[in-house]
Amino acid sequence: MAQRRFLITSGLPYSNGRLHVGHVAGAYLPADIYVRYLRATGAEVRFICGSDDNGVANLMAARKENTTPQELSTRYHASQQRDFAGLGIEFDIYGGTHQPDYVELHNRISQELFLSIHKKGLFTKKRTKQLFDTETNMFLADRYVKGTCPHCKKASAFGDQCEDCGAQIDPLTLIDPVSTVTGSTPEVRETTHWFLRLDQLSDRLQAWLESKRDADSAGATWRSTVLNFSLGQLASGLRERAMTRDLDWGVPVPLDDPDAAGKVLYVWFDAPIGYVSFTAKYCAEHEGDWKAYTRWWKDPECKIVHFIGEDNTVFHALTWPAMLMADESYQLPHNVVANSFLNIKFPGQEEEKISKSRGRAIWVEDYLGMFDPDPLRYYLTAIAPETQRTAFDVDDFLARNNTELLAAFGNFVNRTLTFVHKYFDGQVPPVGERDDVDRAQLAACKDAADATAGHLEACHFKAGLSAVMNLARQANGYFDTTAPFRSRKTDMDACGRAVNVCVQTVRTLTTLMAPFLPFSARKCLTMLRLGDDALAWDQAVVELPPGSPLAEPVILFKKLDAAELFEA
Ligand code: B3M
Ligand code: ZN
Repeated sequence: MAQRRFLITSGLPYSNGRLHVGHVAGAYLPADIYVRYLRATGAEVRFICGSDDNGVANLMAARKENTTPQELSTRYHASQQRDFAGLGIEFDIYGGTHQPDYVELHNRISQELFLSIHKKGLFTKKRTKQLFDTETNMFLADRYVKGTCPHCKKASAFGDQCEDCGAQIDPLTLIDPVSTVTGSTPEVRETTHWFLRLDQLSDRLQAWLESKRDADSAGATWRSTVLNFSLGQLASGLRERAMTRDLDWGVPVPLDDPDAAGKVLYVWFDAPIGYVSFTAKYCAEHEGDWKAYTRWWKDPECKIVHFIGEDNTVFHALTWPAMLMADESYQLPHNVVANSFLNIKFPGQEEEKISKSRGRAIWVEDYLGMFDPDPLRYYLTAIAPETQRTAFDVDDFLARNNTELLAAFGNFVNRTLTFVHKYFDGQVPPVGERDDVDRAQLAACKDAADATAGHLEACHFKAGLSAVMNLARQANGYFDTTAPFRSRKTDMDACGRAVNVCVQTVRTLTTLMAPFLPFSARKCLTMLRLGDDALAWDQAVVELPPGSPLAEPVILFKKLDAAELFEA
């Protein structure tokens, strides 16, 4: 079978704040698990991410921190890199749309795509009225106007999208608009922008999205949450959307037109192009030719999969594909995998939304200062908001670490390796005469490898982890049933036979657990004296021969009861 090729992206975090567990659960951890799994199946994968530095969000954050947008975005870019690395979320490149090493190539590719669409006549230049904040002397971007939604009449609408009914909104239709920057009532002023003719691309978007109802060759379908929301937006009619802004922080609009002076591309126009420009930068650094990005972005043999938080669905399942359709030289995303949001529940308190501004979050940096990464990777996958909101419940996190990770997986590995060293000179015991119970246990390893692969091919990460943990729990049952702690006193052959099967099970668990818990898998590889090639999925049930020397057991997981980190 030809080697599969994938380009995997995670939504570019705005570089205006620290990362919290909600970010990780949304677009980053699932993508990392998927990349690690795909590589274990022999696929050629590039994992692309970076900071989203342009746009008003960073301008406003810089204003609030009394610094420049460049200093702010570079500082949080570095903070994000540290946090992702600490969690083992290993991108091939972590770029930045306005970072010094990336900005030139990013602007060039963004401007080329804008001009390509412009040449196709799919922008309309229009003089429009827009809300203007006279105190900051700036036009107000969508997110900086709040008011009552004209559709559902709830006072929870921003200038672009209603937080309640999700509808796309024209800021001028907001009822009682208020600038969120200064609190003042905005004026309506005229300006010129270039509007992407999403209305002219709707039919093609509709046909493309409809085609995503069917599963692909790996059995992966688009999540119904993504597909239904996107088709729903189409059904209510996509309006043309301004893709330029009156700002001086961003990608300059590449037109000689005097009306374009002092204007930049809308951040949501250039941000997804960051996926492309960072790929180009990666190719420049690793292949000496930035233009080699086309092997990933303009070759249908390469499957592009975007991992996002669900609030980014409009821009990944509609606007971005529309841009690519207008340009006609890129292939379209193969899948857009969107997680819902994570709430949080501190000990003794009610469940609530994670809030950066109110400091109601668990920051990755703080977590890593106290705990190992794998327990967090485990918990965020076990409770992943794959199709609906879920909550990071601190008490539950501590309990499940202790009763699942430590008691099932950690305990099984430890007692198996301890037996090998205590009673078999640190070597894999002889196979002996296996019986039906032994064969059933080895069959369970094969079944778990197949089941986990099926779930991960379909981007069902929670189900994949559950299949692996079921094998760990089942293996503990095998250990208790065959009772090597008894047979060692009476029948060393039976004891060795059971311990041999347990070693093979540890071996399988190591490969299956690796995409989810890479740090623990690494420790198991060391104990089994195996190399990275043992992480290949098709090696998961290849047995360790009798007599193979094993390293001393190390503790994989600590009992966690230090809730002080999370006491809000
Ligand atoms: N920065 C939105 C966000 O962080 C935006 C994602 C861009 S992905 C191209 O939620
Ligand atoms: Zn609404």
